[in-house]
Amino acid sequence: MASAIDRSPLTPNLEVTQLSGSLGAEIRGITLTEVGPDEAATILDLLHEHLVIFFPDQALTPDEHITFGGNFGRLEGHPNLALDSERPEFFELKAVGGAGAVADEWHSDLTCEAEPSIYAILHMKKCPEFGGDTLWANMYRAYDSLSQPLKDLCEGLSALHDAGPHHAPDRKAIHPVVRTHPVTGRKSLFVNHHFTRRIVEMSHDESEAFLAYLTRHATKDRFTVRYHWTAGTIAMWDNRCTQHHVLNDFEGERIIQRVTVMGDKVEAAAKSRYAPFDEKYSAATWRDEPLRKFLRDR
Ligand SMILES: O=C(O)CCC(=O)C(=O)O
Repeated sequence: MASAIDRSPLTPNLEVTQLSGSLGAEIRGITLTEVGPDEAATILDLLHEHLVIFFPDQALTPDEHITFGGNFGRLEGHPNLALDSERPEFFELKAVGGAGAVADEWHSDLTCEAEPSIYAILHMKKCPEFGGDTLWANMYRAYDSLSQPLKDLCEGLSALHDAGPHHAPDRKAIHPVVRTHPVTGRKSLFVNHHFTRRIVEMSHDESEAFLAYLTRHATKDRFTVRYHWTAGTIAMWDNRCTQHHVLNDFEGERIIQRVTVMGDKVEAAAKSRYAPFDEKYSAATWRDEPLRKFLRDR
């Protein structure tokens, strides 16, 4: 249902249409090339309310896209995907029929980094002929819907994340399994299928089973929104309380451009209550070596 809101005298025609019961809103009545600090504050309010927001019918050049993103923080480059050396913070995901740069596993962006990305801002340049929708899931709801014993357990845990899927398994970071959002103060589940490798305080076997449960739970249909793109739409999401993935079902070429707003240290919802797992006399011990090495070296 669409609702007109008047949050800023500079954006009197803003129209917000909520897209699902869990998260997501489409926003019209604003031209993103004209956004300054006041409009950026309004956009952030909307983002923190809806977690992922879409602005259809925008046409930003790469430089305008970078300028828009710069309203929300420091932008980060990507060594493999940057379009040119003059704009290291701007990159493109291009795929034909599902082959190419396609992020088709559930993830929050760059959780393999000590300070993962907070916002991503994508500009759909070319839609495939069929398919290629993107899904997002609400990690506040994923946390809120756990039973109290599981909430208590998760809040005492941390997880190792790495960039193995990007051929860089040595890029690792440890983050709390439950984080507190620095703006809303709400707790969210912070493990994902793509980057999260193991629970630090559990044995390898326990971690495999528990992470499989948590990552499946986190992406239940009822926590999600599915977006069908049109060319020119800008999407912006908050990685601190969502996960996403693109549906790798498409036919034809799909081109999407992106800037990434970097973040800060992940704030734990509670103090860790357990020591890292340290079982030495088991045949499965070799599986603990990457974790042990990371804990030793950091
Ligand atoms: O292509 C998309 O729709 C999503 C891309 C993505 O997952 C990402 O940029 O992290």
